[in-house]
Amino acid sequence: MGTPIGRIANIWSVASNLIAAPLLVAILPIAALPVPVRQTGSVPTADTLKSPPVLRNLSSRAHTVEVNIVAAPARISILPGRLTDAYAYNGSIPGPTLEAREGDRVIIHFRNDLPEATTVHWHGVHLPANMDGSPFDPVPPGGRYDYIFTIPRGTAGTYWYHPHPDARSEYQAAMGLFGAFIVRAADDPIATLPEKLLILSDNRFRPDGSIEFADSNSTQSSIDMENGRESNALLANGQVRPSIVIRNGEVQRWRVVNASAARVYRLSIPGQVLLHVGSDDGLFEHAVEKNEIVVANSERVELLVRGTGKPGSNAELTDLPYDRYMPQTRPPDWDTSRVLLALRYDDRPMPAPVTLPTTFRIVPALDTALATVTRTVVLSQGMINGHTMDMSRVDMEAAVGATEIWNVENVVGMDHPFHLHGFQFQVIDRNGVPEPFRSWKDVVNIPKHEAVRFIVRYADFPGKWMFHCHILAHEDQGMMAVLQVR
Ligand SMILES: [Cu+2]
Repeated sequence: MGTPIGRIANIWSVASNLIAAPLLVAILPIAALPVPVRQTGSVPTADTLKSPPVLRNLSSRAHTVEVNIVAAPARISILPGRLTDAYAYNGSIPGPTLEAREGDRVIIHFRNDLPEATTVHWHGVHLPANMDGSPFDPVPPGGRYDYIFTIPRGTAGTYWYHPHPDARSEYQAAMGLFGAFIVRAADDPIATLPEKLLILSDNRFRPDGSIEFADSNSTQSSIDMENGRESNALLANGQVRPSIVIRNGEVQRWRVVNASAARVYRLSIPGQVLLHVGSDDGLFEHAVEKNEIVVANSERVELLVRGTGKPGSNAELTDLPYDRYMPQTRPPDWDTSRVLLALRYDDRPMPAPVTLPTTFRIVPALDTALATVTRTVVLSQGMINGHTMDMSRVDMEAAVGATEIWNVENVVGMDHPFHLHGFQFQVIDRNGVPEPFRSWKDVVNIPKHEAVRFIVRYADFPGKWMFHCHILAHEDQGMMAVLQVR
C-alpha cells in the first residue's frame, strides 16, 4: 500500500525487473506501457476496471436465455495506444458475459467466422455431452452450432467459456477467445453486495501490439511446451492494471476467473484478509479467512473484499510467486510479485455495516460409502496413464448414476491442474490431508509429486467426456483422455 507517488516507483521497479530478465523473444515489457496514474491528492470516484458487456437475452420466454455468439477475427485495442489483431467473441476481449439463473434453459446460437475450426466449451457446466463443446463436436469455419442446455438447480456459480478444438486451444485462447458465464441463484444470500468480475489472463505482445507466439523449433517454443504459454503481461478483464474503487467499511463480492493458459495465480492484497466464500461451482457453506489464495488455471474463486483503508489510500491485488515449474524451465524471474490491479479508497461516507450470513448455502456431501469404483489416474509429463490422447480410444467406462472415487497422482516435478468435463466433484483429500470444507469443483490443481482424491457422481448425460490437464499446451499435446458414461 502506498501513495500515488509510491505506485510510480513500484511500476518502474517492475519495469527494470522485466528488462533485466533474459528475454528469449522480442516481447514488450508490459510495465513500459503507460498506466493511468492519478494526480496526488485526488480521490477516485469510479473504477477504471471495465466489465465485459453482458450478452443480451433475445428471448421473452420465462426461464429462457437465448443469445448469439460469433467468434471472428477482430482488430482491438488491448494495450494503450496500440491495435492488436486478435480473435474475439462478439468483438470483445474478454468475450461478453453470459448470465443465467439456475433452472434456465440456455440457447446459444454460435457462429464460427474464424478461418479455422473451433468449439465453445461451457467449462464446469453439467450438460449433455454433445452440448459440451468438446473436440468431438468441431464447428468448421463458417459453420454454426446451437448449444442448448438447462442449468441444474443448486449449481449457481462462476463458470466460463473458451475454445476446445483438437490441438488448437492454446492458440485460440491466446488470440482472445474466453469469457465468463455467471449462473445466479434465486436464494443467493449475498446477492445485494456490490459485485466485480475479474477475468485474469496473460499474453505476450510484440512492440507493435501484435500477439507474439514463439517460432517453432526455438528454445522459447520448447519452454512453452513444458511450462505452457506464459507471460509477465498480466491483464484483468483484458486491461493492464486497472483500478477498483472501494470505501472503508464496504464489502465487495469478487468473482475471479483464471483464464490464463498456464499461469497459476497466488492472489493476495497485502495488509488485508480475504474472505474466501466460493470456488469453481459456487459458494461454500461457510466463509474461510485467507491471506492468500492459489488459483490454478481454469479455476475460479469467489472472494469478499472488505475495505479497511483511509480515503485516498491504495492497496494492490498482487500475484505472489508460485513455483509450479520444473527446475530446468523455471523462469529466472518466477519469484517476482506482480500487481494485477489497484484498490483505491474514496471518501464517501462509510456504508451501513454488512451482516454476512453464517451459512451461504448447503453443499450436500457425496457419500464415499456409495462409491463402487476407485480409479487411479497417473499424470506424467504430457501423458495420462501412460498414453496421449486418441480420439478413437475410450480410456475409462462408467455407468450413468454411478458414484466413483478418482485418485489423481502427479508423478512428475511440475503442477498439472486436472479438469473433468461435465460432472462436478468434491475433493476428499489432498496428499492424504482431508479437505477442510466441502465445495463443488470441476478442476483441481495436482501439485508436483502429490495426489488428490475426489468423489464424483455421473448423475445423467451418457456420452464421451474429456478429462485433461488444463495447461492448454499440455492439453493440445494430448495430455487428455476419454471417459465414456453409458
Ligand atoms: Cu499439465
